Amino acid sequence: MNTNVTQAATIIGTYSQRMLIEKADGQVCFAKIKGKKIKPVCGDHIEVTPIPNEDDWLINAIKPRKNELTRNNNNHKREIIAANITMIAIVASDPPKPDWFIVDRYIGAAESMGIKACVISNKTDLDWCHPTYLKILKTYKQLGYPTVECSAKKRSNLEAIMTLLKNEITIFVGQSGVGKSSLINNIALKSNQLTQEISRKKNEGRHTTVNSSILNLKFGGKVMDSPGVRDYSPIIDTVYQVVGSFIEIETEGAYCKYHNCQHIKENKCAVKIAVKEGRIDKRRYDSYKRLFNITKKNNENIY
Ligand SMILES: Nc1nc2c(ncn2[C@@H]2O[C@H](COP(=O)(O)OP(=O)(O)OP(=O)(O)O)[C@@H](O)[C@H]2O)c(=O)[nH]1
Ligand SMILES: [Mg+2]
Ligand SMILES: [Zn+2]
Repeated sequence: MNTNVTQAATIIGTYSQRMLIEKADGQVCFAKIKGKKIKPVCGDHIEVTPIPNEDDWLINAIKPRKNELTRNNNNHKREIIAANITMIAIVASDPPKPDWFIVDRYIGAAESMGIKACVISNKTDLDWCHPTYLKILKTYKQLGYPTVECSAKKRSNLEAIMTLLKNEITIFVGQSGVGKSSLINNIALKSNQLTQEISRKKNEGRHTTVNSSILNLKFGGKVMDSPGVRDYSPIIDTVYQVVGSFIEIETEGAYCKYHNCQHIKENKCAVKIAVKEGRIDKRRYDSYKRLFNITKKNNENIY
């Protein structure tokens, strides 16, 4: 083997010290990072070179990202959790008590990244099919976001998820305990041996997902798990981005009297009229106002 060759690879797992990579030739192996400036995340396309006399490869560079999913970590610092994804699958269930504001925020993140979003409703085996829950799911469907009702436990309707995710690079997000990892276990091919070894060594008895990794789906496509953080919030920088996060509000906003209408206090606001007339869902509008106020407050704190 020529040890000077640079190869293309993708980050498929991140651990504290090393990265798990899949090289263009299909080989899965570990890699180290060259220097401290390079901070690869799952989904990154990278360039690697072999390290003489070592099994690990060396990550020399990250190729430009098509997109990034970001959030504020526990220290309120911006953290990139994945790159180059094509779909966000938001998992909801009851229990835990659904927080639809989180679903709205993730959908907003997908809209601002210009990628697809879908809502996966898990645990149909439990008696969650109460009218409010189903009504809310329907609002997402009517907006054009595909929804799937399924049960990881009973393995029901999992084909529908696989059809939806076929050939996409999807990240599963949602509250802790909704069943993201359980669903992934059922639809993805078993993680490769290297990943299993690490999990065994760390002896993580806990079920909660800690590290992120990308797995191949049984019918094509890739899926990435993510830890469900209670306070997870994708980053939204400006109030204009908030408008773009709610497609129905953005569309209706074209008819407001003022072109820069923020749909909060203004007169002759088409959005507020549409809410009154029931053409825009009141709950979604309330989410919009909540996110608008949070974003505005964050900006005031910055400047
Ligand atoms: N009844 C029922 N329980 C489920 C189903 N799917 C998952 N669970 C249970 O829900 C709990 C949480 O499942 P996980 O898959 O760990 O949830 P998660 O979303 O990955 O949670 P985090 O990693 O903490 O974000 C576990 O006890 C699962 O057994 C389902 O379809 N029906
Ligand atoms: Mg999990
Ligand atoms: Zn308006």
